[in-house]
Amino acid sequence: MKKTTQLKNLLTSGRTEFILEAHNGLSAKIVEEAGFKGIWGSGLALSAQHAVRDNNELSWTQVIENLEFMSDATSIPILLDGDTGYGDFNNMRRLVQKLEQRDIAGVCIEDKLFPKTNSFIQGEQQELENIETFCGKIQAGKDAQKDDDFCIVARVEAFIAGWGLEEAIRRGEAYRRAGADAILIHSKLSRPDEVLQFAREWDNRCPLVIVPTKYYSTPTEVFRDNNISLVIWANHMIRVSITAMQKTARIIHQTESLVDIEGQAATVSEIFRLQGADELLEAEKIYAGKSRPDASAVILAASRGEGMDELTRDRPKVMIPVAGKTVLRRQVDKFKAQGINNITVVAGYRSGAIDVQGVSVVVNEDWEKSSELTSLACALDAFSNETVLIYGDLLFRTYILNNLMDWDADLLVVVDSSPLDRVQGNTNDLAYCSSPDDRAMYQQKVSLDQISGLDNWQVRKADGRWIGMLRVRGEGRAFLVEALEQLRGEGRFEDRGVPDLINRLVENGHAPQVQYISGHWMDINNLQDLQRAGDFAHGRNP
Ligand code: SPV
Ligand code: MG
Repeated sequence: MKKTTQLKNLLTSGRTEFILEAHNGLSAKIVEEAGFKGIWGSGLALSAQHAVRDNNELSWTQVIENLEFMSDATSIPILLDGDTGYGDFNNMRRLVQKLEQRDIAGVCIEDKLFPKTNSFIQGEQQELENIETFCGKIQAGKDAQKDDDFCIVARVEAFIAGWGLEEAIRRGEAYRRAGADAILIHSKLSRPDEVLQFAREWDNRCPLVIVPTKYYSTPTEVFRDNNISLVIWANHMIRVSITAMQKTARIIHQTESLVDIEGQAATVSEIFRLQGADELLEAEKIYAGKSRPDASAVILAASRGEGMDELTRDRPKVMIPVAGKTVLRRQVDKFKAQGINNITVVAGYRSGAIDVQGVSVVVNEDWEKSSELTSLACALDAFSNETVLIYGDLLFRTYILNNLMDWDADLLVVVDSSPLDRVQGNTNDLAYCSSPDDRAMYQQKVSLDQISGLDNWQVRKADGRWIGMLRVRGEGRAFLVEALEQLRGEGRFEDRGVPDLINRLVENGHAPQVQYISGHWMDINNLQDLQRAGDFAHGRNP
């Protein structure tokens, strides 16, 4: 329902309805969440939150700017306390136009002079607007509104200025005839006598609105019994926030610590909730291209690396710099460039030396006696809806990861189909696949048969070499956990590597798909590799 219609319905429901003050987007949202059907855009509170006086020191465009945040954050109507309409009839017309553009449901104007003063500051010395002039403002506002349900509430300040009931009624009646949708009768007494006298005399000529700030102790039943249409709790959100902020600031200053505050303050997560942070994460999935909030990477980096004694005296292999940047940093940068920010490194040897920012580190304390699968098991919690598992000593061109993420499969391995005599380094990870690489075919459907060492190769020619990269998506995670648990239950777990796990996946009927590449990667197993890595990092293919 339109906000204007909601407000009109509140004023005409025949029951006593209630709205509460708010002064910014956050407080407005809190008011709505509490169950209120409307919001009072209090001039006092809007000014006070900026530490300026309720004397039109906040310009009217600044008021509108604040209201825009409040309106955007909520679905209930806002009745603006529009002071005197910020000028004459012409300013009032423009105000109504601008409020309708911001989806503000109505405005209340008071019959004082611009710039106004708050009714509770020397109220009796305040001058009232000439009745005809004020009626002209109401008429101009009503003529300016495009939406029939937009409401103009006329506020009678006769009691505040010390004029008495007769003048109050005279004004109320004139404003009603000028087109006001409701009359707000204001009083600064600590008892409701004036407004109740007015209500009796008024006798339901049109909806009546009150602000019981001073006569707050009046039982709400009294307002109901006197046919009050709308009660405005006018300033309580700003007041309680002032109290909370003063107390908190004092305690933190005195104790030079946060311990007395934590637990009493809203959590940061609660702020995120009120801001709608979750919605943004969802939207990112749809609109933000490379951002992959559901994706993660697990980097196996527990080993020291053999044959690089000097270089790995104080750090694991992944922390060796290659062309000025560590191997691990190079990997992390590549993942981040793909929008994968949830990155877990499984460390072991010299784990304290891993100081790459933007990653979580889990430690395989048993790294010396265990092997890859023990490390992998340490990081199972880091497996999300889509996870890339990778050896930490791998350097690769960006497109390999890019293509890997685009491919639709629960389990996917990257296999280099370059001729094997060109494959350097270890020959343990030879890949036997359902068909060889047919470079003429794009995203050729090939599945993995086995990863094994040279022995098998001598019997049958391998189709390439698995490069140490596996992507697990959707159901693939459960398959991977199942295979891992099987292997764990069979003994010699500490000798098992990721190829054993992949082979078990094949045996279980979950053969990974194969993404063929041709070169453009290398792993670092010895000093010679390290020398070639510099060339690779500089874009010269080894
Ligand atoms: C306001 O909330 O700014 C009001 C109500 O105008 S009162 O302060 O009671 O006058
Ligand atoms: Mg006000």
